[in-house]
Amino acid sequence: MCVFRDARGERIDEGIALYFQAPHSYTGEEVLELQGHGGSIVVQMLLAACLDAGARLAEPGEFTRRAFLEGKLDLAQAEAVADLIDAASQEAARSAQRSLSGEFSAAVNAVAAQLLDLRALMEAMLDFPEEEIDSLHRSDATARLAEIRRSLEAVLARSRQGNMLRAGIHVVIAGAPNVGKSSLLNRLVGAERAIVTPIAGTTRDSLREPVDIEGVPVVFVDTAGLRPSGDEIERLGMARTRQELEQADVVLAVAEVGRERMQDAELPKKARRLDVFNKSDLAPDFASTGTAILVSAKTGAGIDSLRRAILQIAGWSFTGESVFLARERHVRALEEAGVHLGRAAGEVPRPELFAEELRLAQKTLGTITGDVSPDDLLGEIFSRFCIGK
Ligand SMILES: Nc1nc2c(ncn2[C@@H]2O[C@H](COP(=O)(O)OP(=O)(O)OP(=O)(O)O)[C@@H](O)[C@H]2O)c(=O)[nH]1
Ligand SMILES: [Mg+2]
Repeated sequence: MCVFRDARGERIDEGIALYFQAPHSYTGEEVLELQGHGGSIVVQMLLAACLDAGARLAEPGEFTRRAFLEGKLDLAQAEAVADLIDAASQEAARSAQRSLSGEFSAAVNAVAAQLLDLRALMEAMLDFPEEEIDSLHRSDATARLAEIRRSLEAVLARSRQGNMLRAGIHVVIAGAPNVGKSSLLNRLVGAERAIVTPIAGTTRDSLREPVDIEGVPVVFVDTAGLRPSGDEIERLGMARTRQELEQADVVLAVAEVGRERMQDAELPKKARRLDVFNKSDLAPDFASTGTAILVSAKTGAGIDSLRRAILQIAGWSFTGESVFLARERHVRALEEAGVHLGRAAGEVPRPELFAEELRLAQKTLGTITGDVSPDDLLGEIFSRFCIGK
């Protein structure tokens, strides 16, 4: 217990001063932590007194950056700190925790270690290029490379899943006016969020609603119905629909049962399309063809299948295997390492080129954990943290 006073000796608050001796602190440095009663004014006064005494405010992510530079965390773990704080669902938080504990880094390092072994074998091969040893080594190298590629694929699959948990799935509900897009949004969200009327052209603005399907964050976007005519407001609404469609991971192409499906021309190429026939209650005898999902926003029939189909088409797998809350950057690095290994597979007869591809793959993996990390990458990563972390 102690009393906090300002430079003039005036009492600010009473609290605890905790001293962490290096390296037993979050950053690995000496740290003094002051704990007061809280409340924004008292904390402001205490902070002002510290600044008067010569301290300065930390930059966003500075504590974690220092922890990284002191070797307390590797880069993937440091990123997991921010991801844990920002986690949008419990599943995302659990995966971030897994990355923070070093499980993701360990999996990446295991692949890097296999690569290092194979590189050592290649060096030996280059040093003793006798015929006999050479052919032995060659088949061994091919087998080992195949094994490394399998390990890398496994890490990549778990990371892609995790990246989906972090970023969420962006699902845009599109279709002609009056097919029941807004009703479907309300049903999927479980609340009356969007206005529903029998008048075609009800929805003018896009409406976003975040939900969580089996622990995966999903954002549903209701949009203005697409049709050739319409007044100026409706045309502006349709322009927004098209913008939303450009950003969609999945598009629900909604039509009424028995009517024609949405035209391909109205949808962007890159989004995955899921056809939905709504108002199944009006045509009980209608059987859906192909992969289209039959639902009734009115009765709720088919909605559970629709939820599962959305996760499936977005690439979520239900294996139940633990996933890594990887970032886009990690997924890209793993993919790039995979490309180098693929090239290496084609260079087995040319040991120098083979070895070079292995080296590049290993270097790329190093950017994930920060073994190889350009300064600008560090700046970019830590600047996205909130202050005080
Ligand atoms: N019978 C039946 N009616 C439905 C169903 N879903 C929606 N409707 C009705 O269809 C009409 C249009 O529904 P909305 O949800 O506003 O349709 P929308 O596609 O959002 O229409 P816009 O916003 O105008 O593009 C309303 O009268 C709804 O009550 C359904 O599953 N069954
Ligand atoms: Mg609507």
